[in-house]
Formats: sequence, structure tokens, C-alpha cells
Amino acid sequence: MLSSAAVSEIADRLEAARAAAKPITKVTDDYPDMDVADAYAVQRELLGRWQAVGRRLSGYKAGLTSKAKMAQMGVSVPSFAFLTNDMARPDRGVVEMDGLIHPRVEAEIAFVTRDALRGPGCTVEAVITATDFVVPAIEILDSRYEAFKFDLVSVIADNASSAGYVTGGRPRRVADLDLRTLGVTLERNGEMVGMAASAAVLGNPAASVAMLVDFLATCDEELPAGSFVMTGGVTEAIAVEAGDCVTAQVQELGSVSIRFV
Ligand code: OOG
Ligand code: MG
Repeated sequence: MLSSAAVSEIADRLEAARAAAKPITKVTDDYPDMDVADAYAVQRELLGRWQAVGRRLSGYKAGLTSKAKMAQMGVSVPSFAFLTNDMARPDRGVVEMDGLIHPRVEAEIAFVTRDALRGPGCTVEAVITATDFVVPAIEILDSRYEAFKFDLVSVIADNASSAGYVTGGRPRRVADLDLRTLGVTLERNGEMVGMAASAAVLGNPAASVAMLVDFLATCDEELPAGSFVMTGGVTEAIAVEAGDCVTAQVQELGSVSIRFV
């Protein structure tokens, strides 16, 4: 297990990379013995620092939950991370490239829970029962690592590349939907750059929430009522440049857009 000094040093590096928008080598190059638990300790350290300066925990994300994402990133194990209020961007708003290293966007389905969920053994049915509504979302990723290349441990330490998120569309009750068969598209400047069915995420994006709940249980935590959860990119993430307009559309849920300047 990493010492708390090492955890703090890694958090320093990641924060410096983020602040300067300059990528760093992946942390496992310097800490080859670091494991997944150490990486989550770095995440906690980052969250603690962010909360200390007034950022608030606004949700959770699961990532690397679709085959498309796993293949794209070369990591085949889902990961979890925190979202904070300052990462939220308004639908149809703008995101400045300044301050970002090499941003990518991905189309996701996000859940908002009504009831608390506690693992272990959380099921898709339990998630569906506890869910208030689902909405379409775009996640903005920005790996703090050179060339957007990492391994599982490094990406977890980097809070799973999180940089921002946008929700929009029409909130829908899950009882009215088949969460497995929703068509999802991602467009950049009007060109279709990704498409899949929602089942691409672990067979059902609710399974991604269940996995998060079971992960939180290993930390002796529950997923509180009213939580916002991003379930993971349905298709590959797409690199963006200044001037790009990106729209994610989810069947039955409407669309969400963001423009980069
Ligand atoms: C890691 C974060 C993965 C997703 O939805 O798959 C993720 C990355 O791909 O940079 O957020
Ligand atoms: Mg994501």
C-alpha cells in the first residue's frame, strides 16, 4: 500500500497537470507497485482537496463500461470516479478549450436516484426501483496523461479523466422505458461519429449503477438518495477542437449539446 505521503505527491502531480493543462507521464511509471486501492486513495485525496476549496460532490461516474470504450482505451475493467458541481456545464452551452489538455466527449445515459442504494449484491431490478429518472448526457474527458494513454491504476488515480458533464433532453421515468434498447447517437458538427444501443453498457446501463453501488459498499458507503450517476460512454469517445459542436441523442430521452470554443 502507498504511504499517505506518496498518495499526496501523486495528487499534487495530477492537480499541477490539470491547473497548467500540461500532461504528465502516467503515475504507474513512477509507482509501478501501486494498486487499484491506492488509486482510489488518490481519488479520495483529490476529492478532499476540491471540497476544501468549496467544490461540492455532485455525483458519481462509472467508466469503461462498454466494449467500445474498453477497446478504445485498452482497459477492460470498469472504474468509478467522483463528479463535482463545477464540472457541470449547461446544455447548449460553451466549453473553453483553454485550460483543457486534449478533451474528448462521449455519449452517456445518466441516472438520478430517488432512494438510497446499498450493496453488496445490488441488482438491476433494485436500481430500476430506486431510480427517479434518466437523462441523456455528454461527458467531457481530459486525461491528465500524455497522449491520453494510461492503465487501470493510472486512470483511476486521475479521477477517471473527468473534466465536465452536460445533461439535457427530457427526464424520463424508467418504468416507461426498456433501458436496453434505446438508440444512442453522437454527432460532431452534424456528422454521425458514434452510434449504439444502450445495452452496449453492461447489457443495461442500470447494471453500471449496480456496480457502482457494490463498489461503494466495499468502502462501507451507500449511494445516497438523489444521486446523479453517469453510467459510461456508450460508444467511443471523440476528440474535439475549438469550433466543434457535439450532440448526443438518446432515443426517448432527447438530446444534449455542447460547443467548444
Ligand atoms: C476514462 C474514463 C472512462 C467512460 O465513460 O468510459 C469513462 C477514459 O476513457 O478516459 O468515463
Ligand atoms: Mg464517461
